[in-house]
Amino acid sequence: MNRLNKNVIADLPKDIILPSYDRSALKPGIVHLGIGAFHRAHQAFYTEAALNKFGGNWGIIGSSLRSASVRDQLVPQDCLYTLVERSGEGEKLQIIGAVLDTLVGPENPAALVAQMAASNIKIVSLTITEKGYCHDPATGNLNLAHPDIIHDLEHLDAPASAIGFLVAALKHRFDNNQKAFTLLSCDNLPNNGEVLEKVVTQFAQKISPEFSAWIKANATFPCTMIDRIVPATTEDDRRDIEARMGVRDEGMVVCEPFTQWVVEDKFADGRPEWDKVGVLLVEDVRVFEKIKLRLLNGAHSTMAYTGYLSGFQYISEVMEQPAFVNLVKTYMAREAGETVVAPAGFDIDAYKQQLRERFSNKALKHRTWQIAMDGSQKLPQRLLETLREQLAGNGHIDILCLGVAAWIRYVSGVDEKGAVIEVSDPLAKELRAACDANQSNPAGMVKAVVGIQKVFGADLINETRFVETTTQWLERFYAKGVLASVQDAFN
Ligand code: CS2
Repeated sequence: MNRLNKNVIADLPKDIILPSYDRSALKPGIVHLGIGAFHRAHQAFYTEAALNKFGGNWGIIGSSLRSASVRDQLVPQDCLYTLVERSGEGEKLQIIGAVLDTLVGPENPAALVAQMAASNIKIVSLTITEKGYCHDPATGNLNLAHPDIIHDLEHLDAPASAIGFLVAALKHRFDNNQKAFTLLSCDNLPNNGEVLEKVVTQFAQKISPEFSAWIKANATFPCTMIDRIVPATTEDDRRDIEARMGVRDEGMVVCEPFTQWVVEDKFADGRPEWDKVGVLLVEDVRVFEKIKLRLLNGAHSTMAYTGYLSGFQYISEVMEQPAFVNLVKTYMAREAGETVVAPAGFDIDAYKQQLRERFSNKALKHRTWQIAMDGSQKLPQRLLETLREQLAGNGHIDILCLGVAAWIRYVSGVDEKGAVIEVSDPLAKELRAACDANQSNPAGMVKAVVGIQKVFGADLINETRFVETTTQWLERFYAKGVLASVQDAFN
């Protein structure tokens, strides 16, 4: 079977949307670090829309900082890939041409630094997941004990971390009197631009205060809110699309029709005309970010742990259960809902309703296991900040505690049938040990896990209401199972 590539796209079925600009003349203006499925369905999609309408030299050089798999998928097909929007109403296929090349950082770090340092690059964007920032989530400071940071401080000519790559490229520009670029964080972290600025300038400070000051004065770090549900692509997806298109696409991505991007309009050296293709450019992203992180991602994580433990593979299956729908509704109305304020003109009830519809999209195979990954990095901004606010006002915390208890049950590493759970989390070992040391003792497990300050700070262990309510949930989970506990409470 032929691979998708530039010579075959003209012969694809006519309902597939193709790039309308002259791709052979397109030059790169963006380097993206972390070219996973999310970037391909989100920032690259908006950049493609801007290229289709307005042209401009905003091609993307993608890069992976670990595995070569995306490069191996994309390069043999001229970096073209299909974006498949799926819902109950059907599917829409679009060939995205915005990505011009894909590099693999560890194979040739100097080549990636050189690419980022090249003067035609105006923006370096990132989707490197929460843990890629190498920061201490509780303080936001760069974690100087992180092995990649230790390495990069000594070997800036061949960095390993995204932060090292950014600093190395900026250093090149600083040394050569070039302009700085925009560093555009697109990860689900509150104040993601500020988090990035802090770790980059703290790293640069270790090189020289003058360099760090130059970055502060010349580079920009806009905050962003990104939103689109993008499950990992499966072999079934590839087979379906191959049958539909008549060519094989290893780099295809499936996503929902909904998409949103809110960006602080603060660019060092220009940007694509994203504002004219649906991106909201604003002065302050925080309010949007808080609504999205707490309502969408908070609900997602809660459903991921409770759903996985109840035996559901996909989020849409969780949403077929009336008890879970009630749980999510109550969580959105009460616990998370009470801590967010909608901007003027924003219909928050419609937003919540729409979120539940998005979660129920059966055409998306969004695995609970996928969302359950890296809970130690996600819980602080998804559940624990909300929890602190509710505790301060003596407000509702029941479902937040249920979410934390389900996470503890999950990271114990053994499911309700006694099977091993493949817990993917940088703290997996530490979490497992905390649980193992307190077997058959839910109160001890809660104390041991909540005592991990990297996740819970120093304060939450002393919040008796939180510790007791979480313990009660965990006791119930062990006594009668997660599904029955949720059904008892929410049916
Ligand atoms: C999910 C997010 O995997 C996860 O943790 O909660 O990736 C979620 O699908 C996106 O943030 C939606 O915009």
